[in-house]
Amino acid sequence: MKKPNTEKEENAKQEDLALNKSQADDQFLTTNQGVKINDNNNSLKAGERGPSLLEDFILREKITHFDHERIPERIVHARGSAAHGYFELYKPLDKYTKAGFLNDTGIKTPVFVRFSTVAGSRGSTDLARDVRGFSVKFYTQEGNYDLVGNNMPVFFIQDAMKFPDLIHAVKPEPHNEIPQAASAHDTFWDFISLMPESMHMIMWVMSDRAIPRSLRMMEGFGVHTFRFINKQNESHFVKFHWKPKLGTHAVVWDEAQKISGKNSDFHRQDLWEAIESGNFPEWELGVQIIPESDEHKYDFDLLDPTKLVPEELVPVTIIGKIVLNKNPDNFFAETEQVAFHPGHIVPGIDFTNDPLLQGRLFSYTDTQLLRLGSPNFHEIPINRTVAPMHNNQRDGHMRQEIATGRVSYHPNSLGNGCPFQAKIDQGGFSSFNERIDAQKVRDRSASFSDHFSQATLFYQSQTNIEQEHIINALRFELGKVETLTIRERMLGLLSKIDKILANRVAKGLGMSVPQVLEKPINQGVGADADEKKYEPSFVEPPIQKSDALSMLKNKTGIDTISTRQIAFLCNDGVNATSVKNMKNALKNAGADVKIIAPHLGSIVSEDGSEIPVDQSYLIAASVLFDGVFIPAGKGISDLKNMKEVKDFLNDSYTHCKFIAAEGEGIKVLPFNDKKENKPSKDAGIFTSEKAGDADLAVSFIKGLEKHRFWDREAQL
Ligand code: HDE
Repeated sequence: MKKPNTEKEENAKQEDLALNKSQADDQFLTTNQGVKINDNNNSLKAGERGPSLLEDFILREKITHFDHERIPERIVHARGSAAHGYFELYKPLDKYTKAGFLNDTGIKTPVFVRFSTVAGSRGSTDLARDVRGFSVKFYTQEGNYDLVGNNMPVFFIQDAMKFPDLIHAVKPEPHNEIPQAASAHDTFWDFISLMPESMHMIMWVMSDRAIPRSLRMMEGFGVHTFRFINKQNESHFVKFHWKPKLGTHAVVWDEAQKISGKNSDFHRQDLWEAIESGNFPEWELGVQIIPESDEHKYDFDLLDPTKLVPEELVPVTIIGKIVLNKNPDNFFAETEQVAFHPGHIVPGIDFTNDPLLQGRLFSYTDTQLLRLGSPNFHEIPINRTVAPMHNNQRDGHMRQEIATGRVSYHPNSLGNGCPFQAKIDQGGFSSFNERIDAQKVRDRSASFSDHFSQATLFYQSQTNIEQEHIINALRFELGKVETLTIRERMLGLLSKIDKILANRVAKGLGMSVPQVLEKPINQGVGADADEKKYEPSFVEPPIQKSDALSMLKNKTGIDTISTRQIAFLCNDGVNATSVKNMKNALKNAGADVKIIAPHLGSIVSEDGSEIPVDQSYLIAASVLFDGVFIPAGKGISDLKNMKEVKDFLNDSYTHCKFIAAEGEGIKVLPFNDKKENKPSKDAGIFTSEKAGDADLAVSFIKGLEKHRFWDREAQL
């Protein structure tokens, strides 16, 4: 049967990658030159106990290749995880853009998506408090389009000139290379406390957005304002949003730190396993579209990457979705060698003059040249386009293409003028003809000077719980700062965002907010700059709150427990019906259940049936799960005295997780024990005396949908 077109396009990248895939089933081991190897265990020697011989080309080749296996890791976003999938458009956007993949709903465009942390090295923990990269490479029929975004909609700085400073400040300190993948140190906060423009981003990074529960449960943003260009060459400004189908969820900070110890690959593994088990993560692509005529309508500058456009002012229109349905075959070949670039655009999309974006347009090619070692990095299978690619660029290290013929210049007559230029209506790219009439200045626009009002908007839009987490994050981070004046400067800046916030943070640090800061220090200016012009201003925002900025007010994904991990704390002598009924109910709701027991293998239930064990108490930890159930059964009571079980339940309790117990399992709960002064049972703990109670499962699932029982936090 002939495949429908959509499948052809969707598979285009996989078919392209297949050209380079190899497998060694039923094959001899050979050298790189194809010579079969007879002994892969012993080097060539002069006598059994003699010296190795230089002539051993097999040993030399093997060791040399090994010696050269590493390439420089990315200077930022070194730690990443990626997957393949496709993008599907819901409705044509021809009114705004001529980009083919945003016009044809019949096409499934292949994508490769890489998520990352920013500050840590390749081997660092997934659960660092950090921004997450969210890079999408669309292999469109008109060339590759990369949307290289983050999980937060704004950035620390306004001008590319400050990027190396920002990154030097956040990376481990240069004298002792401490700390790894952490912003809680003096150099970061020293820099931040002198750069008021970073305040809005600081609110995001101190919020729980910086510690996602899963890469599958975070939003993505293009950050900069881009342009859509339609066939009539009209421009609209556009902001890109990715909205996860599973909702936006986080872990708590204590949990993040413990996960880093228990499983530093927590996010990577979660993404991998979800895809392997057929639970393909999905995000919807949304756009905020602003007509060219509204460029100056707002009290912030659309070109300023420290500002977002509140959804209340310009709603997000959902236009399509990505589905990630295939893990890479080889981490290095795909996830490590993929080269994203915000300058990889296609006709119908264009840049704006955002000075951060403009700097990025230089940086990404430059960094690939170092990292991948050659201007031919576009030929690496994961990077090459599925659209036809022909030009007169030639040679360079590791060139793969064998360009035939004698012509490598344009214009030419010997090659019949080929490859020839494309007219605009043939798909040729033309930059938007924005009018620019300006003086050359090294300066910044006064319209970039309001550094506080959106930071305040973000903070005010959070629920009490979320605000509390921001306060605690700041107490933690600044608490690790040793230099008192840095802490003081930060408190001064925080007081410009919200006085109560600053006072609460100060209290935790045993300090008071300095009174002098009518004009916050701003060292993000030139030496001869007009100080008045650069004085941070505060513009009253048109809205006081934006629900879209709060994860807890966000309603997407709150009605699903799909792929949530639930631990069953078990023992020999467990009640099999209790286990079976709860497991079935949770599985039917899409969750995943793991049986935890004192030993691996299997446990014997009350009725003599055997239940296979997934993890022992030595391996399992509450922080790796979303909820916990203790089934009924005579043997369950023994769990009460196990330290691992106590630790498990205490963590589940303090991290506000939903807990359920049946029959004898209820006695294992370390609550309601007046003698030991243990906390009392709350509405996040569900119990039933009956083994296999269907109603208990229903309430447990309803609880899990809320992700956490936050009301408990006030009692802790
Ligand atoms: Fe990047 N950034 N960046 N960045 N960035 C890199 O490119 C840079 C910025 C982002 O999964 C590097 O290939 C400069 C904003 C992601 O491979 C490098 C500036 C945003 C990734 C680089 C910024 C990002 C990178 C390092 C300020 C959100 C990972 C390796 C002018 C919109 C891509 C590489 C991947 C990677 C430079 C600011 C997102 C050095 C100079 C703002 C998601 O080129």
